[in-house]
Amino acid sequence: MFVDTAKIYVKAGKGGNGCDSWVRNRRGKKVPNGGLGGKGGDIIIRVDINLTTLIDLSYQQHYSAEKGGGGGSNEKQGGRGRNCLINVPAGTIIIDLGTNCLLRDLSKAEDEVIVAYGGKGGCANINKPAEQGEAGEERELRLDLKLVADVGIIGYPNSGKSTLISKLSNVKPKIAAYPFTTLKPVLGVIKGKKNIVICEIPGLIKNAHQGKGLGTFFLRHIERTKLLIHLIDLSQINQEDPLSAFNTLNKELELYNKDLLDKKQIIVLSKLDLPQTKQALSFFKARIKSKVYPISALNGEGIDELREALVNNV
Ligand SMILES: Nc1nc2c(ncn2[C@@H]2O[C@H](COP(=O)(O)OP(=O)(O)OP(=O)(O)O)[C@@H](O)[C@H]2O)c(=O)[nH]1
Ligand SMILES: [Mg+2]
Repeated sequence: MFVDTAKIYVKAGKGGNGCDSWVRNRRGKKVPNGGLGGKGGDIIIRVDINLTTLIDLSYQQHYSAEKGGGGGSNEKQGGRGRNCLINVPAGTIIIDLGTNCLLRDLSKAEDEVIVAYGGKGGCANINKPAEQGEAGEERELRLDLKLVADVGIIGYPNSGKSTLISKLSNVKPKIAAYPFTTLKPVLGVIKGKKNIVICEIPGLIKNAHQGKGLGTFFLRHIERTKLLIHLIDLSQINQEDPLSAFNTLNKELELYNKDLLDKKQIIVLSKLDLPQTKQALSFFKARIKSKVYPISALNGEGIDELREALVNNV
């Protein structure tokens, strides 16, 4: 299951208490010899590149780190509390719900951030009475995932997005002859000299920005891509207005976020093996200056050229 938002509560460890301890020295005088309390454990959120969803966090919402150990006599310092590590996929944005501020955008493989610091250990009874350890920080956080893919595939439902991603990459999503087969984003890797991460998002339709179909909710997952594949089903081309599907979808992108239109698009025309699609292709080409990539994911036509174009543009 794909989950791209989660709310969690984190509580860092309390500092250990300082020790109140006395000893008599050789002259019989009582002197303090308590030890410091240990620091409480921190809460750390870090990227695990093997994860692609926040599902684990929707099952477990409360996280706490270990408290620091208490100080001992003979100036023995308390042990540090163990940190609590929370693993998230690359592309996770952390928002502090207390202040509504962005804490961090964890977009790269090695990224990590301390979201709650453990409390300081309490002082020992040297010169003053021993102190209790400080409380650890507590926060309520919202985590939002914006996938980090190089290429995003957009297109109408049933246009062949899942079939294409399964031809280009290592993923095998469900493919079926009805719209909205794909309900959540699908991530795949195109293996090569440099690996390219590719993402299919569920199909868009006219008025998606008003919530039609599955709405534009999943568009946030292509905001970070370098390149879009705009997939159009040649068998559905309207002869009178061959660009209508293409223009409608771009309008939806614009209404969601104008910046999405600045992304480079590779226009891919699918199902070239079906009857009458060669004619539809010529209608489409006659109306547009940009280069187009006609393909058949079924018989493999055009797939190598498309793969090469992706490698050259990412
Ligand atoms: N003839 C032919 N059929 C294709 C081709 N590509 C996909 N199809 C068929 O088109 C239908 C839809 O394919 P999908 O890959 O599931 O399409 P999608 O865009 O992912 O659909 P949604 O996830 O529902 O939005 C399936 O029946 C596929 O077999 C193609 O190149 N040629
Ligand atoms: Mg699909």
